[in-house]
Amino acid sequence: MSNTIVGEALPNIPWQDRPPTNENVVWRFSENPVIPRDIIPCANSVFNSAVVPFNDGFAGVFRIDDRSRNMRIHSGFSRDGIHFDIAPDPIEWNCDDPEIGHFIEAYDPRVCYLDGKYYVTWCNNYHGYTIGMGFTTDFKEFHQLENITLPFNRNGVLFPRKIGGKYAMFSRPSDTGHTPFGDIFYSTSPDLIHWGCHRHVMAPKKHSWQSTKIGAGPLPIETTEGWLTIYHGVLTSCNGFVYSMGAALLDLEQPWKVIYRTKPYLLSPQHLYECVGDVPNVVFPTAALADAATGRIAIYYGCADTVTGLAFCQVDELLEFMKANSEL
Ligand code: BMA
Repeated sequence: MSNTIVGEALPNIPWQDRPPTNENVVWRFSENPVIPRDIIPCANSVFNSAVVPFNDGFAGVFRIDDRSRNMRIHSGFSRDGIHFDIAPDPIEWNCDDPEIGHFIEAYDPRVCYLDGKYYVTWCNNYHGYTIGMGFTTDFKEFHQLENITLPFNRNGVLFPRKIGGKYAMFSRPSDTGHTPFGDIFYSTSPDLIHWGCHRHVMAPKKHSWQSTKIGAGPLPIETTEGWLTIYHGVLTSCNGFVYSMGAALLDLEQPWKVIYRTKPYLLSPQHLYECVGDVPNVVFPTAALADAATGRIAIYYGCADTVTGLAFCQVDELLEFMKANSEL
C-alpha cells in the first residue's frame, strides 16, 4: 500500500517485482523489448510511444518509422499493456484548417487525459519541428488543433490537470537539427491553444549523463510531495549522443521549482536492444502508468530508436532514492 500518488488505482498495469539480484531503483521487464520493431508490416521501428489507461485496458499512440523511413504516429490498443494491437495505417487527423492539418512528419507522441478527451502532443514538422496537438475520445477518430509552439521545439508534454486554473505543459526549445543543447521550460494556457507565462525549469548539468540536453518524458505524476517528472538526459561521447533516464520532483503549485533531481541516472543504455539499433545508446522514456493504490509505476521507453521497452519502479522507493541522490 502507498498513499503517495494522487490519482486512480490502476490494479491492471503491467508489473513485475524487482529480481532479487537487482538492486537498482528502476528495473527492466524481463521480456523486453515489449514491442518489437516489426509489429506491423510497414514498420521499420516502433519506439518513443504513449500508452494510457482506456476502458478496461489500455490505448496508445505509437511512433512508427515506416520502411520508406517516414516518421508516423499510429493508434493502438492493449488489454494488458504488454501485447499491443497497432493500426496498420497512420492516424488520419480531422482538421478544419488545411494549413495546420498538413504535416509531413510526426514523432515522439505523448497522450494526456483531460476534461473527457485524450490529448495527443507530438513533434510535428510545420515549417520545422514544433509541437502539434490534437485529441481523440476513442483512439479511432482524431481531431487536430493548432500547433502549440513555434518551431523549433520538441518534447511537448502536458500536465494531467490544471495548475493555478491554467493548463500546463513542458517543452524544449530546439534548433533545426539534432540539437546539441536544450533546457526544459514550463508554460501555461487558459484554453490549450494560447500558451505563455514561460518559466525555466531545468538546464543540462556539466560533467554528467545529462550534460548536453534534457527533455521531458512521460506526463508528470502527481504525488503528495510534488510532481514526479521522469525525463531524458543526453551526454555527448566521442562516439555520439548517449540518452539516459532520470527524474526530478517539482513543486506542486509552481512546477518550475525543482525540489530534487537525480544525480546518477535511473536507467541508461546497457542492454543490447538499448545499445544497438538504428540509433545506438538510446533510452527515451515517453509514458508511465501509475497505480495510486500500490505506488507501482510502469515506464515505457524507446530503445535505440528501434523497439519499445518497459521498466518498473515503486514511487516511495524512487522518492527515497531521489532524496538521497539529489543534485539541483
Ligand atoms: C531525439 C529525438 C528522439 C530520438 C533521439 C535519439 O532528438 O529525435 O526521437 O529518440 O533523438 O535519436
